[in-house]
Amino acid sequence: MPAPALAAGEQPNSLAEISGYNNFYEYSTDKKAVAILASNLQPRPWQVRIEGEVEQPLTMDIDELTAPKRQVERIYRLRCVEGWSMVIPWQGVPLCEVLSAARPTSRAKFARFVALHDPARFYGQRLPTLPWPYAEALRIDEAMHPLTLLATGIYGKPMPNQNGAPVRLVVPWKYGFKSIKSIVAIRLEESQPTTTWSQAAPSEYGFYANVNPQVPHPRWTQAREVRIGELKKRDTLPFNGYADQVAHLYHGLDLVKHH
Ligand SMILES: Nc1nc2c(c(=O)[nH]1)N[C@H]1C(S)=C(S)[C@@H](COP(=O)(O)O)O[C@H]1N2
Ligand SMILES: [Mo]
Repeated sequence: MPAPALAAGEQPNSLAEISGYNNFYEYSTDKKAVAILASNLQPRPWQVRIEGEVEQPLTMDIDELTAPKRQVERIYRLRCVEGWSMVIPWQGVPLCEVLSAARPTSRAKFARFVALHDPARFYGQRLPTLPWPYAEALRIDEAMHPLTLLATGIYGKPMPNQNGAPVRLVVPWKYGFKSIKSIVAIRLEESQPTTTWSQAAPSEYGFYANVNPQVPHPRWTQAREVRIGELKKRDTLPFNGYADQVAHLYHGLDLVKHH
């Protein structure tokens, strides 16, 4: 399948850049140390449970998710809330396909994602840096949106450990912290779930976390960003440049209040 032009005209970052500068607090808060520390992740065997408000709970093996016939390629911009960005060529399975297979009930209003909790492998979980396990959530329409990807690889190779092996979420119109790594469970729920970053610092990290250059972080502006590999800052785009595809999801919602 040809890659849709979703980061049109933009040069993807190199694999060395993408796998050498990572936020993965289960290992370290030092972005350049994560790659080495994550060498012990052991991404196989691995399973992901789809549970909660579904007619058909599923346990998906990673080998089912990475079956070549299911893979799509998506080149997306990734914008971290800290003010840097990259362009990353992912492959994976659209999340809507996986959720549809489990047949969400009419009470499924949110999807909650939970990362592995294993301090024997994730050294950083021995420290209370964040409430563990790392958890994130989306509204069900965001989770079912065709741009939302369960990513299992980069540049045609299996997901590097430091990028969230073996399977992580990618939601390209939201700040990077929503794109949770090393997922073991997806639970559909009726009410809005708590999420790691909104629990850790509610005034700084909202539930929605849509990329929005007009809503500054309490400690810095979000108007501009540094593309890794470049020197000059560039303007940050509303919804990270995906407004045409996703702005309709938020019609009538106050995006300052619901940041
Ligand atoms: N489990 C988990 N997922 C995570 C994080 C993390 O610390 N733990 N960091 C997030 C943040 S802040 C960003 S910017 C992206 C970084 O993804 P990358 O390292 O693949 O660029 O992962 C997100 N997913
Ligand atoms: Mo981030």
